[in-house]
Amino acid sequence: MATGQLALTVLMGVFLIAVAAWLSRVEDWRSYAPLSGGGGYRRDTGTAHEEKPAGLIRWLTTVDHKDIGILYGLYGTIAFIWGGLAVLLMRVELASPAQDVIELSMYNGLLTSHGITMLFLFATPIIAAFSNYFIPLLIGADDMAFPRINAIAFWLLPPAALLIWAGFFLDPLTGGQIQAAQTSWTMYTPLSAEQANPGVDLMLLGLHLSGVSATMGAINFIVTIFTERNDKVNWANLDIFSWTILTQSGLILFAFPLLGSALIMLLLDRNFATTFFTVGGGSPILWQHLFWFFGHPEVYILVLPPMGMVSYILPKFAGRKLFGFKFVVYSTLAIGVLSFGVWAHHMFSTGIDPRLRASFMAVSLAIAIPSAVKTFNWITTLWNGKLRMTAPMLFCIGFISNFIIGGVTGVFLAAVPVDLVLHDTYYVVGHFHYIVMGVIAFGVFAAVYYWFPIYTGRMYQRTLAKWHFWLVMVGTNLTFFGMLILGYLGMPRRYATYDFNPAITPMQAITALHQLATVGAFIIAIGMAIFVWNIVMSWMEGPVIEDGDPWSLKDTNQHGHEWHWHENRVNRSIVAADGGEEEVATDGGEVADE
Ligand code: HEM
Ligand SMILES: [Cu+2]
Repeated sequence: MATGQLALTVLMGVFLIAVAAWLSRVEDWRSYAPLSGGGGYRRDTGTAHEEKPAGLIRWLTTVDHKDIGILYGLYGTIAFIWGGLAVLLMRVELASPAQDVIELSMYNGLLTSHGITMLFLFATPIIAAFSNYFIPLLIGADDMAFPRINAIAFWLLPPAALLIWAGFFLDPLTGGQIQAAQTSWTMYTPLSAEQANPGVDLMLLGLHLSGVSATMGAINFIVTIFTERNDKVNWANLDIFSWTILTQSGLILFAFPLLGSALIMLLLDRNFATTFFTVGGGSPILWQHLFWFFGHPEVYILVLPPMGMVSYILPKFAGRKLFGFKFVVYSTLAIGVLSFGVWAHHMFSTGIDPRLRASFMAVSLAIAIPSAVKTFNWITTLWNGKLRMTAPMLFCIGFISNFIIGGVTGVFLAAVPVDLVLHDTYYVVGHFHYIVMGVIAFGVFAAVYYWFPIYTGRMYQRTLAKWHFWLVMVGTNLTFFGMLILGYLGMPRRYATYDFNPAITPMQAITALHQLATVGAFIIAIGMAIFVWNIVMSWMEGPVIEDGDPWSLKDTNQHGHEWHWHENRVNRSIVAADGGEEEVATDGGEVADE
């Protein structure tokens, strides 16, 4: 057995060296893409206009930030569908108290996979889809600072997903020897250290890979925003979305390597008999500290960019500039710094020193202040504005209203006495889903619709987009408000079955609320099916956009850099179709009167 493993390891090593050698020999494999570095912003370099190869080869070899953005988008969508199907199965199981649809071990596997997939394989990559595509356009750069690192960061993700999901595929193939990990997304020790299932190791390795990917991306964004800005873009007029991506990248840089180290320690505990997290000798609580020192910043890594998207998009349809722009930037930075000081609010019930608990409570309550500053700025931007209820605008408003519920429930949980009652109940699940589904996903939907004309050259079907909004808005509130009440009634989280003493909590109420949540989840699923259909169909055959300003942003003087780029492209293609002047068709530079 041991020699077999050794041989396999050597074989894999040789294979990796062969791949690296091959890659280093393939000359100029990205020669069709814009030159990187150099700091210039003119697009008149010779290589920039060479044609891209066609078909699959293009997508496998591309280093163009726009292509990579689209790859991230496709990847995030696939992950969202996987995570969504997992949770629908769980919700079906929970519609009745007994275990009747899936095995309990399957439920635990789905629970783990849902959480990990949504956070690491959907939310992080889907934000990267927009930052990769739009940050260079917004700051007037040719491309990212390191286009090849950009491509590598993306291509680490498919193997990461395969490793994370591996247990599901290998279970039938190995006769149950390797199963899906059943650790929940927090991977708490000692459970995760003692679960004798190689599926856990595969998942930990996959997670590690996704962390490496995110860190590489973060470094790239920091360098890009610092060094690749167009002469006219300075810190004072840098757009709000770029600010949030810069902050997010800083958080990733400090948080993800820490997760990576903790994952390695856990792998060592599992496979090499170290005792970092063991009950005898080590400390399971150490895992919680390390995990949450990463985990709390992670929630802001996910929420800051959608906040940036909404801060960017909302003013366009309110017909006025973002109220208190500077304070939105400051509050972003403040949240970024504070987010590293609140991790132990996830550990109030672990028996840590009460004085420590009180200080973490104080910092957690303080973090609500910059969050509220943002919320008031959005509301003030809407105030007396000329609102246009387009799909992106609807999602922005839904975002704000869900954020208020998600944020206020967070403040409740940050209070130690409240948390001791509600910890590990459905109240917590309701709280963070208001944020992750009601806020993060809503911000992403707003961005998908707002920028649709740029990345597809076409327009989406507006009626379907509004159906999408109303279905997910109603579904989200049904599902997760139901969960808040379930939590008050004492329903613990992470269980596949439930049974209550009627003297304490009426079973009918619990069952009815679970059924409500299940109905809500299916309403969300219908909305999402309409969304995917709309995006795919409109991308293929939606009406072509020939207007450089499809949202009429010039009327309110809010025509940003990316729409400028879009306008140039539209004009270029019209000129080219006319057989017009060469210079205009090939110049592609910024318009002088910008
Ligand atoms: C703004 C974006 C936010 C996101 C994305 C978010 C996300 C989350 C997540 C994912 C969890 C569950 C962790 C687990 O699996 O156990 C959680 C729990 C918690 N959140 Fe938030 N949250 C946000 C805002 C807040 C705010 C503003 C506060 C406090 C002021 C807060 C306080 C808490 C507390 C105390 C818990 C722990 C509850 C418990 O397990 O007992 N959150 N949050
Ligand atoms: Cu937290």
